Amino acid sequence: MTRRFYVTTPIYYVNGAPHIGHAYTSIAADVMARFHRLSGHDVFFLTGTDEHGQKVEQAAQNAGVEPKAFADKVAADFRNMADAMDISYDAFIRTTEPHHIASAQALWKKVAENDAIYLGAYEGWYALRDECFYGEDELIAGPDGQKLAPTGAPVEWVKEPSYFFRLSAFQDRLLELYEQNPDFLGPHGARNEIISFVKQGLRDLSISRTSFRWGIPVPGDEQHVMYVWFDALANYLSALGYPDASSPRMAYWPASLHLVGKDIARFHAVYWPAFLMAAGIELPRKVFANGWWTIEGQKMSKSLGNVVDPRDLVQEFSLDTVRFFLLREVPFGGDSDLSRKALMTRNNVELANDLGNLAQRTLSLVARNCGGIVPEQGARTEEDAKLLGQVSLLPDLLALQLDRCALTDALEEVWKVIRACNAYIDHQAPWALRKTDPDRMADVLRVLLDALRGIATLLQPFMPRSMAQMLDQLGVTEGERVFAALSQPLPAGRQLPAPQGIFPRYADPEPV
Ligand code: ME8
Repeated sequence: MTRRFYVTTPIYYVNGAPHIGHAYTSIAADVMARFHRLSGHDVFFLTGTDEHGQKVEQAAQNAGVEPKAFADKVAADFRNMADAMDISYDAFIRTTEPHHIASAQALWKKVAENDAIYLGAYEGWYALRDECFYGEDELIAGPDGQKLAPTGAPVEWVKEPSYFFRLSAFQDRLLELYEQNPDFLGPHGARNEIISFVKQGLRDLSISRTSFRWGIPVPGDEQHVMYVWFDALANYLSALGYPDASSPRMAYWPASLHLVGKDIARFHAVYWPAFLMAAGIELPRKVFANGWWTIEGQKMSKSLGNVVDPRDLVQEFSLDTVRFFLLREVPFGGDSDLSRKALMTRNNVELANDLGNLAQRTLSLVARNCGGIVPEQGARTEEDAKLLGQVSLLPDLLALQLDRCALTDALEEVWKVIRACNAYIDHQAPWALRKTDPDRMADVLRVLLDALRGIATLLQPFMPRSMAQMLDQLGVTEGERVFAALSQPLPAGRQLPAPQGIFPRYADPEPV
């Protein structure tokens, strides 16, 4: 049976415009989805927007419009951003869609039927910015001695009737989950943090509010709207058609991978599995938290005016330069800084020089000395076989790295081979062989074409546009771009188009 792969991004709040942080998690998820599709797997890739809650209600009020009209506008903008980043989602869910609302209510009912929800009164600290309740012991002191959430967000004392989820009853089962499935949650730091949070003891969770209206009504008690995280997490099931077991998409459950930012690891690795356990639903296989981007050394914030719209960045640099930079700059899971200088350097060194030059040199030698025709595969020397051997290991190596969400390590595997190709071309010097041994020159060029084909095929998930251009130039047809096609040699005799540079080179930025 074809392997199924279901990958999700967080659904983003529509209280503000999309920025590079949102694009980052979506690009990482896109790489996973594309990689699995090219591996021949049956992929479902979900993204979307989180549209309820007090934060969105307030943003709409500030803008002087109804929450739904406000959400419509911002959700469209998020979708536009995803399209501009070439995010190949199969579905874009909005939590204001009627089918999501019905589905979240069905999940609530299931959890309630299993006696995991009770009515009580909530009194405690709530941070609106985080849409999160905190215990007294978690609070920190602000600069003027005021109480703040551990994230620095202001907190307010909230007192109202509320439905509670019996989170405390799931503590042992959650710890067992982390212990028995060491791969359930990554990276390592996030895993340790969550385990110690759960070990400290879990309090029951308030999962409804009565003090505002912009949310999904609690089934059977319309005075209450659902806590936005119960509503939001349900999206991963509602998008598949839950609770309709006959919906064809339900076959994708359980999710293979929820990609999230480290800020929301707790919601995905504690609350979500507990809700699912309570509902008797199978748990997702993996939650992985990406690290945090700062901009030129500073936290991104509206007040600093340094919020980067990824669409502006790809106007200035190419889309694939941006995608590559984000995934290459820092081991996936770690924090990093986005600076124009670092972005240009990565582009110039690794894309324009290492890969772009290699392709350009090879293809222009084929154009000039072989009439632009793909030569026959010739007898192979030890060096030829060694290089091609390295290329042929890449699909399995990348699959292993991507299974661990090691997107940066996956790129490094490819770059090792690109560097080996550059050493090979310098050492073989096919330009010099033209006069002394033209047959060997053709063999060397063929080895390089084969190596480039492997490299470009495997890099498609990371840089879909530029790798499509490279594969066009290598004479690889659309049908030959899946990973399985790499086991068949390209037929000799194909006429290649005139070579063209693929990666731009950016002038070094002016020192400030
Ligand atoms: O939390 N660096 O939505 P959100 C890296 N609606 N990633 C970043 C980032 C940064 N500087 N800023 C944002 C929510 N992100 C909820 C999710 S899911 C059921 C509900 C990314 O709009 C990162 O993935 O605040 C983070 O988790 C997400 O955007 C938060 O998006």
